[in-house]
Amino acid sequence: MLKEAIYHRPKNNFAYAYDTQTLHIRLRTKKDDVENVHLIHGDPYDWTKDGWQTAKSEMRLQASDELFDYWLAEIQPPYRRLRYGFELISKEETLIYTEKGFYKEAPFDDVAYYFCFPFLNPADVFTPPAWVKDTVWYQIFPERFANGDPSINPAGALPWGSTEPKQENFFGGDFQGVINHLDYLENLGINGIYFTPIFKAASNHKYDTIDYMEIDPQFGDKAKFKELVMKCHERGIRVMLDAVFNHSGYYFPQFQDVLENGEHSRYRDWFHIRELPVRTDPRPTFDSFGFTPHMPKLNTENPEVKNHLLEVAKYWVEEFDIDGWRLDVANEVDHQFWREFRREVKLVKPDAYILGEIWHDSMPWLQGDQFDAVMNYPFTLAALDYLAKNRVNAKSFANQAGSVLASYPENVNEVAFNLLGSHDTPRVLTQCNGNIDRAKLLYILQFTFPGTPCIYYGDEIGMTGGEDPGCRKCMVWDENAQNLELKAFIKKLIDLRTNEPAFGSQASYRILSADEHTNHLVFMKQSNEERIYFVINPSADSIKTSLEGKSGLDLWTKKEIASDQNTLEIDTDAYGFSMIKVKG
Ligand code: ARE
Repeated sequence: MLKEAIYHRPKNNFAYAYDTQTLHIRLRTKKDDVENVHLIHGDPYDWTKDGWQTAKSEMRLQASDELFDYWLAEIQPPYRRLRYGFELISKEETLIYTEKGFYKEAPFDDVAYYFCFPFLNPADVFTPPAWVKDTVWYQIFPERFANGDPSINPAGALPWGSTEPKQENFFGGDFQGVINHLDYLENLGINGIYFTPIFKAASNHKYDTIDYMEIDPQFGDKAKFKELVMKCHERGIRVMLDAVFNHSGYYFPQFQDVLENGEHSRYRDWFHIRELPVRTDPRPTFDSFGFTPHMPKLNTENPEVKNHLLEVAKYWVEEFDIDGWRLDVANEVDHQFWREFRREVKLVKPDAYILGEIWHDSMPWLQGDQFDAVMNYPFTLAALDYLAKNRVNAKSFANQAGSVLASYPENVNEVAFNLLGSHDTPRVLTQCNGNIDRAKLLYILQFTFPGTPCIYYGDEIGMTGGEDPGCRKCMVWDENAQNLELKAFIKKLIDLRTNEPAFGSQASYRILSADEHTNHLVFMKQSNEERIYFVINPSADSIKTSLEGKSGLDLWTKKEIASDQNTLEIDTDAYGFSMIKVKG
């Protein structure tokens, strides 16, 4: 047994409260090195070798990545406190692993040797908003979704879809345009909309805020926004806005004052001025987003700035009943600000969803005191590398997926925001070089991965587009130019996710096989007694898969499959998929 690979350290993703009664305990071992793991556990104050409180529980192999296996035990200690260790069994040996090291025999005589989860306090339980688990998101870049009121077009707005999008052009998308297409969205089956910024700003993307308390006039006014939110809610569609609190825009009045008055400005400490006088070239003499001069970084540790932004955060929830905030460049804002942000927003709306935009490992923000979830770009990258760019094989995807899932508590994984693309990335069909079959397999991966899927506007009808700004074309509303077959495919996925519990975010997820040669992937989702086996076959040859079960239903074709053995033989077409529901 490779002891160097064996690792456990409470809390974070290795020991955490799943709910007010249940602890999850995880252990890492070298991949394929250990056959069984048992959790040895007992009450810290009633720890005896033969005491009723000291017991063994089987741990299940929950995920694997390139190097490691991750074992999980779910346990409900009677007195919500636990001392524990691990019994590891391999072909060659059995070892006991405790906080003090490895032993041949368990050092039962002293509880101090064991790991400790001192007490499961309900206040420490991370409970993301329950509604998120059943949400299918749709991301709208308001300037490019639909122009419903040309009378409020920004100056120089171009005819809809008349030319390629550029950094600086406008086409007049607005709230009325969204309202006019709520039937389309409801019919598709989505029940959550994520809007990129809508507050007053100079650019077409609005990430350069001028006034956080005003709607940008090209989109409409507050009354129109209130109407939009109300009409979304009437249809059971939640609304999430984009909070750009890491930086303001260049024309933010407080920044303009600094430009004008320099060190004498009363707003000097609203920003991170590196050098005076303030200059924007050759590089900004102040901290900004990247090196972008028109996005000066806000000093969120300054109480005045914090109060201003927290008022903004509360205002749009209190006055417009929005359901969530997506937090722009969330990883560059200080943690204390986000702790206060969460407290203030949840005071106003306890089940508001707080989603951080972080593209990398995000455990420090997901302790339950800051974000509910992050945009799951690590999943995006792994899925696109496997099925769009054909850069890695099924085994590599399985390892990446295992690593993502093992990185976070299950409560976090269940509300992950799973996307295949956004306004910052090339569109999924472009990433697939126009191959619709590959795009469809990607959507199955997205809709079945733990967490909730988000469709980027227009991807459902096969729009293409490269890097920003190419991915921000005007939505195509002419049905003759829409890929209605792909739209029907995605609608069917949404229907399955809505109506099949084993499809959803709370069903367990386990990759069963990932073949390096045929490149196919087999994974299973289970909810109570229902299991759904998924076969993803991106290869040019059909493949046969044997699944455990006596009878099954292909959820896609509605074909029944039976066997007089306990094995179902499944044929999956080239570039195809199977999804077989097996009962019992
Ligand atoms: C655009 C072009 C730039 C150009 C700039 C010139 O994309 O190439 O230099 O204009 O002005 C917003 C606009 C963008 C604009 C940008 C800067 O939407 O169109 O850029 O402002 O003016 C990193 C950050 C992540 C950030 C991305 C863009 O971590 O937070 O970069 N995403 C948010 C929003 C953006 C927004 C901003 C931030 C600024 O979603 O839309 O841009 O408010 C790797 C790294 C990531 C990196 C990612 C993308 O994966 O791991 O950290 O994200 O690449 O670069």
